[in-house]
Amino acid sequence: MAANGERTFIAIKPDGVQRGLVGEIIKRFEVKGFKLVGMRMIHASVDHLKQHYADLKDRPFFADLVSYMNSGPVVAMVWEGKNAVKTGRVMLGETDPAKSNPGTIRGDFCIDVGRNIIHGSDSVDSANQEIALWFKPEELVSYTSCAHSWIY
Ligand code: IDP
Ligand code: MG
Repeated sequence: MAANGERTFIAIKPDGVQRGLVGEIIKRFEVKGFKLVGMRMIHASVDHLKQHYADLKDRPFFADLVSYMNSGPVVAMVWEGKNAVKTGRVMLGETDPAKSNPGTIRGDFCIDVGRNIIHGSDSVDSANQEIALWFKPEELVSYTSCAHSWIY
């Protein structure tokens, strides 16, 4: 895949949806220059969320995390662009909003690590796994953005 075609999985968590932050979060990725190639709203099942967070299954907060993520709909998205995974994480801020700089999504819009409003893949490998878990291949679109040559 071309360097500009790196993809990351971003999900607005149930608190982000309930607090009316969907537009604000999408806007940040759009104005940055990333390309939206997949999006759907879903109230994910406990099983699905356990799979999504399988790496954390032994952590003490795992049950609370799954129940938080299952408490309402999430907006699942795939964003594409150069270094989308790493830059996406920078845009999110730290896991703990208290350690997140102003200007980041978690730094600007939330307070508690257990209500940190957004998920973003932490590596290209996990992005590929997460995208495959949340989207069927035919749900992802391929198109050329008219802004491409103004961004790259
Ligand atoms: P990340 O979302 O920044 O990648 P992870 O360590 O992968 O952080 O943890 C996944 C999610 O689990 C976090 O976004 C947060 O919602 C929750 N979480 C992480 N650490 C804690 C904790 O210490 N207490 C409660 N929830 C936590
Ligand atoms: Mg993580």
